[in-house]
Amino acid sequence: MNQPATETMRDAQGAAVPLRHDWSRDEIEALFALPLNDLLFRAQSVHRSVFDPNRVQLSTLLSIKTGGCPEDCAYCPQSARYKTGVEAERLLAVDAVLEAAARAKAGGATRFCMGAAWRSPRDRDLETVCEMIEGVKGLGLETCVTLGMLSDAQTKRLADAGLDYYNHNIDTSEEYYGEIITTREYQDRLDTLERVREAGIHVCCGGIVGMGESRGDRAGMLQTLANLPRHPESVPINLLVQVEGTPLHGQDVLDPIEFVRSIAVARILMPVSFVRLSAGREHMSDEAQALCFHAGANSIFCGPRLLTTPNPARDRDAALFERLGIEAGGA
Ligand code: SAM
Ligand code: DTB
Ligand code: SF4
Repeated sequence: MNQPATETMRDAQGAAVPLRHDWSRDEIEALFALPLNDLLFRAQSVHRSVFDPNRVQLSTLLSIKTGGCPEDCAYCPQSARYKTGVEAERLLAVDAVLEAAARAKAGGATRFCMGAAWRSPRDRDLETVCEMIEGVKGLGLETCVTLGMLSDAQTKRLADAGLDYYNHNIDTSEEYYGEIITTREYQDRLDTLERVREAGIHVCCGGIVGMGESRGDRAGMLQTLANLPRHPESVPINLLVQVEGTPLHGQDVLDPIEFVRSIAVARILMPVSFVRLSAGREHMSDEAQALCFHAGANSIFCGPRLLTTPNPARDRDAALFERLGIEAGGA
């Protein structure tokens, strides 16, 4: 899918918003280095030229297959290699998933995201996941799944089931990647993303910050995302959730202002994407989250659990939205 290096998209007022795919590392690092007020002003200006600045989209996550994963992702409590207390479970039954999806919808979510601790799905399991996708769509929710690497045939099967979004994160910069995962290559991830794009499924792709990477690595991760042939429709920015037993437990916690900068830069580079303030909200102050929304984050995970770790309860988020005058909903 070749696209010109510079395309434009019309904003609500009909003005052209440039979508660039040729960002240099220096340009991105220069954005990171701006005085915070200048960076936030640029991000908020881009944000409100495309989106209603007071609306935030809600997705809910469910782990449909927990733990026992053969991969060695250093952040992940579900890797079988680390003693984290997460027990390996079987793939959930379709009925149980549909009950959770109905609860998510009642809680205000518009998208239901199902995650599996697999390197890649087995074809038999994929059939069950397709039943889940069809059932969740039947409830009137958008669907997203994250199942690891996909073959061409598996990607096509998911597209045929009507899947709306596939989540597959690049996690960090290409340079830092080898410090975090050794059991699959950066290029494997890019290949899966290209398959998903070619199959006509919306792409959800972002990464994690706070893993001991440098600012240059954060810039590099966002550069890879922004310079994809098309920007991912959803860009989850996760703050590392430190889980005891994983190699990354005990990392220095990232300065919240640096997290806000990462969100702002993502917003400037990818003006029409939903930027999701993803994992890490449980221990984030309301004020830091408010700055993230000001920086252009316009999506969160709602509900008390991410995949295996806690997330703010619905009433805490409702109180936060009330304080900030934010409404839940799509663009
Ligand atoms: N196993 C599949 C895969 O890795 O592609 C799908 C599920 S995996 C848990 C989905 C994503 O969750 C990872 O790519 C990573 O970005 C994020 N994630 C996992 N553990 C995390 C943690 N402790 N903190 C923040 N994000 C995390
Ligand atoms: C994403 O970028 N973040 C979500 C979702 N995509 C699958 C996962 C966060 C997981 C946090 C750790 C856990 O709860 O296990
Ligand atoms: Fe497995 Fe995904 Fe966790 Fe990596 S992030 S260990 S692939 S569940």
